[in-house]
Amino acid sequence: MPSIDDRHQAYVRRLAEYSQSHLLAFWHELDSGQQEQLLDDLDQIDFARCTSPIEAYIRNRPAVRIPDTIEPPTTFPIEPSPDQAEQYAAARRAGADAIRAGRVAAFMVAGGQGTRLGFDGPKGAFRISPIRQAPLFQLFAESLLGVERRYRHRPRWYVMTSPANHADTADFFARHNFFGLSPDDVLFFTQGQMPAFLPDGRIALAEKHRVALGPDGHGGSLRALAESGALADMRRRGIDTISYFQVDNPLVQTIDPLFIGLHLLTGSEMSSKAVHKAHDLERVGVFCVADGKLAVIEYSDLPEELARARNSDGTRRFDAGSIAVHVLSRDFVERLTAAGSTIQLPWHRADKKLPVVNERGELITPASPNIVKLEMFVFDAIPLARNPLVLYTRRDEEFSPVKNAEGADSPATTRRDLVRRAARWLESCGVGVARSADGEPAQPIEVSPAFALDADDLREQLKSHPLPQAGKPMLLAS
Ligand code: UD2
Repeated sequence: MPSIDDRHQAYVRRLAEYSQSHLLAFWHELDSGQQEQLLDDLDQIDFARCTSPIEAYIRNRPAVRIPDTIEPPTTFPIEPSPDQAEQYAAARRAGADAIRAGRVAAFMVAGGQGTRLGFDGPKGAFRISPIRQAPLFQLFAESLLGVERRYRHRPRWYVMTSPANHADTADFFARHNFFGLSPDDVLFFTQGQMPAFLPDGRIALAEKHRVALGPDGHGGSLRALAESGALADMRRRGIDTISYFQVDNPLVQTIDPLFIGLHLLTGSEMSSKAVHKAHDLERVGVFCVADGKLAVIEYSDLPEELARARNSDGTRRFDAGSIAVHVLSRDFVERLTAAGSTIQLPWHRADKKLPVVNERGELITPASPNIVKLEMFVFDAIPLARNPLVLYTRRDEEFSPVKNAEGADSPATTRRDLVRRAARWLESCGVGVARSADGEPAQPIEVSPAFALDADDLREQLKSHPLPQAGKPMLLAS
């Protein structure tokens, strides 16, 4: 291990090379612990990787490029047409076979900072279920136990964290005995970091001894899969299909046989689920065919006239909203991240407010955006994939993310949607659910994903379990 002095000297040269020498401006004011911390922060930065984005995205503000041609995509509907019925049935069988054969892994991105929710801790530790108050992580773990019950194979789970929440995440799993999984079933790894930049391209200091660093976006997950050894781990285990979801959506089907089967049978390298948009300006990316390639345009980049555009029959023209659920082929991720690959997902610029240290060493709390963050988005890999596909799914079955503390996409709406879904499943099984005058279930209801993954699964389970009583809190858990 080189000494602090050697590391310092190496950075004096390296930072000069990249015009970032100001990061060491307060070196002599720092105690040795702080000096070490600063060097550790600098070790997190890939300076060579920052050079071209500084020019292209920081010093120059890139215009949002609207494609020359932009069309709605071809999609797979929720219910197959008569012509597609056999294809869907075959896909369900192929997906189930792949799950049983151990070819499919779950991959959760949980590296985000969750600032909007205002929760102090990894977002997955947030308690969300209506009766047990089970945290998000637990519901995903139970979903994998449900998959095991159904397909007699427990899928491996890759969990991407960020340096800021990694230790807390791993610790939370350990304290909860991995929610019934075994530590060997879960592989945690951290995503890459990007520094925050001042508008002139210099990297910002959050304190005299701390670089302002943040996660590099969920698009960084592909590189992190490669660099962490997760891809190699998959290859060793015969896993060739990656089922990707976000930590914020407890309704997700972590591993869906139909979706996986369509992906496999069509030779797709990256597949995505969509919901019909709730309204024109819903804050989800939309699928489109941009300059001939399937792509997602993030809501903030979609011109309002396109968001509001209508077909001749009055339906919304760009209606396929991304719920950030994908299936990726391992081969595809290997191709994108291979040593020497020149493929780079584009960066997205976000102007934010962050207290930073100025040249005089004063901490300045800004009144307006003062720094720029750069993130990559995983859906920017879709145009690079062969045969990418989009499958519509039911929002009320699969999508209700926890994003904000209150209002839309908040714990209250997610809990409501979990209860509504459970009530619907029970009623479809012939179990009475008391409802209030407004039609909402009159009692809390919770179905653990380990107990049932969907309505059909619940019907099977209820053949061998006692029926819950209407009017009381209804908890179905194994
Ligand atoms: C995302 C999508 C949006 C829609 C919506 C559905 C983007 C840019 N937008 O919106 O189109 O599909 O989700 O819910 O993705 N994460 C990391 N590392 C990072 C950044 C994020 O792991 O560096 C994770 C984060 O933990 C969360 C997820 O990615 O699970 C979504 O991130 P977000 O909350 O920034 O995205 P959001 O809600 O704006």
